[in-house]
Amino acid sequence: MNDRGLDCVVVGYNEGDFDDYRVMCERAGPGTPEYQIMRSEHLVVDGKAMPWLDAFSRLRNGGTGRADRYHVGEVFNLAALYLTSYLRRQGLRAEPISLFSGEQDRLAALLSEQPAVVAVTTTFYVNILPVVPIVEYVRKLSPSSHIVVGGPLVDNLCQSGVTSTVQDLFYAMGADSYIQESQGEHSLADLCRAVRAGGDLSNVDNLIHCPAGEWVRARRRPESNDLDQCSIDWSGFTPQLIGSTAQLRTARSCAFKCSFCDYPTRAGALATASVDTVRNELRALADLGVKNVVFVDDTFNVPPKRFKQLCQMMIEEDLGLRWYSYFRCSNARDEESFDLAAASGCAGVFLGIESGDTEVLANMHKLAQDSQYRTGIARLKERDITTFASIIVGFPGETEKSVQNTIDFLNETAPDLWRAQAWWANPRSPVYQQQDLLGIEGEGYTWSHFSMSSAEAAAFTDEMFERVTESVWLPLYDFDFWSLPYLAGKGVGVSELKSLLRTSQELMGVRNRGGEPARLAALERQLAEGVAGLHVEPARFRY
Ligand code: B12
Ligand code: SF4
Repeated sequence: MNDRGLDCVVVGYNEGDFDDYRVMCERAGPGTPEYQIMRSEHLVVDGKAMPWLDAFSRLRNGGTGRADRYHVGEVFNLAALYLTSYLRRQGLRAEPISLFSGEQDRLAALLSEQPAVVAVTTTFYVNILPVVPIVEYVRKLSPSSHIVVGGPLVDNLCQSGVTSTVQDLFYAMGADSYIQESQGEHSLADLCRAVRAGGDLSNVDNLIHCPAGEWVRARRRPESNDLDQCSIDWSGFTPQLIGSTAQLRTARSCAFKCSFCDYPTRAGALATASVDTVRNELRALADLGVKNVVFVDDTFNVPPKRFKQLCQMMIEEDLGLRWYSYFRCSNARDEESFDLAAASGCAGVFLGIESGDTEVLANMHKLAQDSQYRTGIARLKERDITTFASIIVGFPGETEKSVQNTIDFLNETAPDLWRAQAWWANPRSPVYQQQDLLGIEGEGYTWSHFSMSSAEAAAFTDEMFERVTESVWLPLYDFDFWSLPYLAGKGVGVSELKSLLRTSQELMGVRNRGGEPARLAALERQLAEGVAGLHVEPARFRY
């Protein structure tokens, strides 16, 4: 099959246009969660609103005269790498693209080979907008390629079947077919082979295609791909492509059932890779020159026994890697877990704390108590592991008192970084089964229930932004906790980053209150000087 050219190009992330997003949030109106979130995640440079890392890049380029574009998408998109590696193992020729906007020249070169299939991943998309420009670009440069879209967006859209709304959305995205499957790698390989053979697409499981004016779904056959057999073959990628920070997945799905989250229902039972598979992948990453590893598993330290084995393996291997992951404090019950984490190179953890209020935690079915969180955060801090606490505001049961409890919790435990966001009411999440009991009306960022409304949650989040003083606010848009390992790979340490974030938090606060221009100007100067004073490796992407 190889002599027939490229079988598939897999396209990673398209971050979309920040201005479009800003306008959408502004249209939602002051007082809405959308507006509140947007205000606390951007900076303004030379009169233009932009995400945090764009501001960082612009301020830095002002001093260096370079055109570096620092972007978290420089850490190679994991779904694109994974699918590429899977297809190659099947004997197909495949190439990955990480960031659509950053790699258009490379994408154009790949498209000049007229690949049989172009696969569009949708890991981060909550609507169809980022897909459209990719499809248009591919159509223009490689009209003969079969474009397929798959991943979480398609899976989410089709939860109630291929309804008439879904039909319209499929036409609007403009692809040739869609794969509805929470995994999908097997279906993608079959599709590549079918397209190559010029054959009948209706035999490709999980495919939705449009043979006669209507989107029809082929046979549904859930995939259960073995994480050991399908682990990424990193030897197929170059050090230039991967860089110094890489992501790794060692498990699929999650064993918990938090009532605000539908992920376990979509992803099926928890599946894990063996310790030896992870060992081999880490060795390969170290060989490529990787220094920072991000485990994207939803609950990396669960099951606890496996977590300890993984840490022990990393200690044995001593590959000089620093790692980052999600971490459930409530499941790390002994000192040994924390000792092993630290000794194996744990540099930072994402803590899904969600709330500092016992009753709200119980409503969320978090199976966690605030005392466990307190002990956990203290133990992590003692070992110099950076802690980031993520908070949800306005879950059913939330009141002014519970918000106060969360503020107290954050000020008392003082995680290094934190962020709060209004509850995103997901109708497919378990809490909706109690919709009537809890008086939940609406969905997304427009809702009310027996104890709060979305507008109140947005206002409380603003209040928390002002009143949490012992932890530093971490912006979300194209930034988030996952930027820590990226920036560490560029030479920016967490204490330097925290100092910049402290200034940016104050800046956003003064700006959002419509505050004093002189204070604003002083803070802007302070931020620019802080950025200019850093030693930062050049970015892979350019403006
Ligand atoms: C790292 C990360 C980020 C980083 C990414 C950095 C980088 N360099 O890649 C950044 C900071 C950019 C980020 C941002 C966002 N993220 Co994020 N992020 C993640 C995280 C931790 C890992 C994603 C990942 O790589 N997964 C592993 C890959 C391999 O899995 P996968 O994409 O599902 O792919 C599999 C299948 O779905 C399939 N597949 C995928 N695409 C396709 C396409 C085809 C054709 C086929 C056949 C198959 C297929 O193949 C894979 C193998 O089976 C996840 C949580 C998690 N643990 O997954 C959240 C997550 C993906 N993020 C999420 C969200 C909501 C966002 C944001 C919108 C905002 C937010 N609330 O965080 C933003 C989006 C952009 C923005 N404007 O900021 C949600 C997605 C929800 C959804 N899509 O339904 C997740 C699941 C977290 C959560 N539970 O809320 N994120
Ligand atoms: S929020 Fe995290 S721990 Fe809870 S069910 Fe979802 S993925 Fe699992």
